Amino acid sequence: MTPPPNETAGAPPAPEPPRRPAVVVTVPTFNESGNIGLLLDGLLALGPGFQVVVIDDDSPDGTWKIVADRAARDPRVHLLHRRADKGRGRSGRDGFVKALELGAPVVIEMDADLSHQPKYIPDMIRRLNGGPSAVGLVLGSRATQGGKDADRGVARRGITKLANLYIRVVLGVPVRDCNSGFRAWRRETLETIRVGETFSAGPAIVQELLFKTARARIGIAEVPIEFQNRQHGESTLTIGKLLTGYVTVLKLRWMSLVGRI
Ligand SMILES: Nc1nc2c(ncn2[C@@H]2O[C@H](COP(=O)(O)OP(=O)(O)OP(=O)(O)O)[C@@H](O)[C@H]2O)c(=O)[nH]1
Ligand SMILES: [Mg+2]
Repeated sequence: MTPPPNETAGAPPAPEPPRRPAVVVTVPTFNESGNIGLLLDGLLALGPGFQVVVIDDDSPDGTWKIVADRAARDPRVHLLHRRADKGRGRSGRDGFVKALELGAPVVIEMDADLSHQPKYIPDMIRRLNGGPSAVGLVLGSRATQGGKDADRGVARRGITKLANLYIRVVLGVPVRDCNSGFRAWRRETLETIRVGETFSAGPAIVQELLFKTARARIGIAEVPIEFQNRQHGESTLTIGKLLTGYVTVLKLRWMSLVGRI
């Protein structure tokens, strides 16, 4: 029997084109092959309206291959495989731009290392849309009441706490967990702060976007999360990145003083 048009005998059916997403989750990755499959499972199980954009900087461990394979089978998974202009900040920016192109009214950014658990996302979205008042940004927070950061060593937690204090003092942002990379954004917030023009190449993008949101007088809320230490792979945080982050914070303050933000 001749197969009907657009169908080849034995070939799997082509995936349905995705509908406009209700939520897009963006995940920058570098050498996360031990984590990304589990994370994708957890995110896609949140509901049919969820789509995921993974932004991988050509990881030597082949993270991008795992994602490319999933994307070929599941139209809710998107891969940005970057080979130039690398960095956590550049990848974060490209992920946000892609999420806006996909038409998402809500965008979540999170780490791939399972420190940020998908189970908190519904709470974060509820808080974005309601609670005492709707806001433009919700942080998954270790430092607000009910939040926890008990899984990591004392030294690592100490660094996070000191950095947090420094950022709060220098930038004067009204939040408790300035370093949280687990965040829910309203589309309008990302448009208002012109996320496509973000300048931080590295992890300081987290502080840059927080500061720009606070400066734009957009409401920010925190939802408690329990932060888990990574089980697979290695942290990409280095002393060099930490120091660059401190300098970027000073640069942000200076830019706001001279009216450039
Ligand atoms: N695309 C891309 N992603 C990156 C890069 N550096 C880090 N990431 C990802 O950014 C997220 C955060 O990086 P981590 O290495 O976990 O750093 P951290 O969470 O600040 O530090 P730990 O608490 O020690 O884990 C993870 O999903 C990384 O895979 C990069 O250069 N490019
Ligand atoms: Mg991490």
